[in-house]
Amino acid sequence: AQQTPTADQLVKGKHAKLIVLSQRPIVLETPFDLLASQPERTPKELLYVRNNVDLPGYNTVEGAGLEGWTLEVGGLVDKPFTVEAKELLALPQHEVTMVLQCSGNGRSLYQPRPSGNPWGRGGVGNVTFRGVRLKDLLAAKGAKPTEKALFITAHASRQGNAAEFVRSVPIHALEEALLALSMNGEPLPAVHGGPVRLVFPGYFGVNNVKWVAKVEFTEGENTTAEQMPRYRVPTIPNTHLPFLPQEPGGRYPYTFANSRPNWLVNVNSFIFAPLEGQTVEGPYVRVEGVAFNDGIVPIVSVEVSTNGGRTWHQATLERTGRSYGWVRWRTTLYLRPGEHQVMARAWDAAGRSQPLDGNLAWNERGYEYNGVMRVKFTVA
Ligand code: MSS
Repeated sequence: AQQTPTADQLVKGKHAKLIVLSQRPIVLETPFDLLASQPERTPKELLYVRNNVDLPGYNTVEGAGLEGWTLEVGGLVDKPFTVEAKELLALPQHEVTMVLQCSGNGRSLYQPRPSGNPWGRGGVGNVTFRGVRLKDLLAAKGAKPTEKALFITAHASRQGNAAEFVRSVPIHALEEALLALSMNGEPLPAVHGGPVRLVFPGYFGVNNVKWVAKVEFTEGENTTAEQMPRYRVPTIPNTHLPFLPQEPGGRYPYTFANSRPNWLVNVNSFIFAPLEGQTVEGPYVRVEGVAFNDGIVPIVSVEVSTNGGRTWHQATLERTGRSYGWVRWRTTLYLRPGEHQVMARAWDAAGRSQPLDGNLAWNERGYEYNGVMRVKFTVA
C-alpha cells in the first residue's frame, strides 16, 4: 500500500502535523489545536495551503526569487504597462494584517457533506502581508482604470505549464489591494504566492491570487471555472439577502444572475480555549478565541453561552475598531464540575452576526460556513 506523504514532505518547511486534504493539487489544513496555539498571528509553518492549481517548483515556505518575475497591468486602463517585480521594492511599502480564509473553511460541518475538500475549521489564518498597493503602482506609472472598469481580474503565472487560475473582484477593492512581497516579516513563502501575490484584505482566500502575473481591469467578471460556477453561493442579486437558502442535498443551476461570488468574508468567530474534549480546572474557566469580518465595520461584540443559546454573556474584546485581522476575545465563566458546552457568537457594527444553525446556508459546494461554534469540555 502507498503511504500518504506528510505535509512537510509535500511542502518544505510546513509542520508535519498539517492535515493533507489533497496531494495534487496540494491542500493542507491546520489542525485546530495548532491554529489555537498561535492566537496572535499564524506562522508560515502552520498556515493552511489551498492550491487549485499548483505552480511547479513552488512547494516551500522559503521565499521565491524576484529576479525575472514580471507583472503585466492592462485591460481597461488608459496606459497599460509591464513592471519588473523587483521594481516594486523601490515603491512605498504598506502593511496589512488580515484573515486569510478559504471560502470552503468549515465545509465538513454542513449536512449532508457538500462536494470539495472536507475542511474542518483550519482553512484559515491571521497573517501580515507587506508590499506595494496596486493603486500606488498605478499612480507611479501614471496609469488610471477607465470608467468602464468594474472589476479587477488577476491571473496567476502559467509557468511550467500550470493551468490558468483567474479571479475577479469588484473595483472597490482597489482601495486596499496589495501586491504582497512579504508575509509575517519574511519573504513571501513560495507556496503562499511568492514572489508576488495580489491580496485583497477582507476578501475570501480564493480572491487572493498567488504568483500573480497579470492584472486586468475589466467590465465583467471573468468566466473561468474559479469564478463560475465555483466559488459562488445562491442569492437573489441586487438584494441584500446574503444567500438564498437551499434544500440541503439539492442541486443549483448557478448563473451569474442567480448567484454571487465568495467575495467579502462573513462574520465569524472561533473558540480557542477550552478545546473540544478537554478537561479544565474549575470553577473559574477562561474562555477565549478570535472574531473577524470583512473589515468594513468593526466587530463590536462577542457573546458566549453555556445553556445552548438561552442566555448570552459578553466577552471582552482585546481591541476595538475596524480591522482586516482577527480580534482576540476572552471571558471567565463560573462553571460547576461536569460536562459543559460553550457557544460563541460575534456581532459587527452593521448588526451582522452568525447563524445559530450554520446549515441554514447549506450550498452544494459548501462555501461560507459561519455557524456558531460549539465546544464540549469537562470541568474537573
Ligand atoms: N492562487 C493561485 N495562483 N492558485 C490557486 O490555486 N487558490 C486560492 C487562493 N489563490 C489559488 C490562489 C484559494 S481557493 C485559497 S483559499 C487561497 O489561495 C489559499 O491561500 P494559501 O496561501 O493559504 O494557500 Mo479557497 O477560498
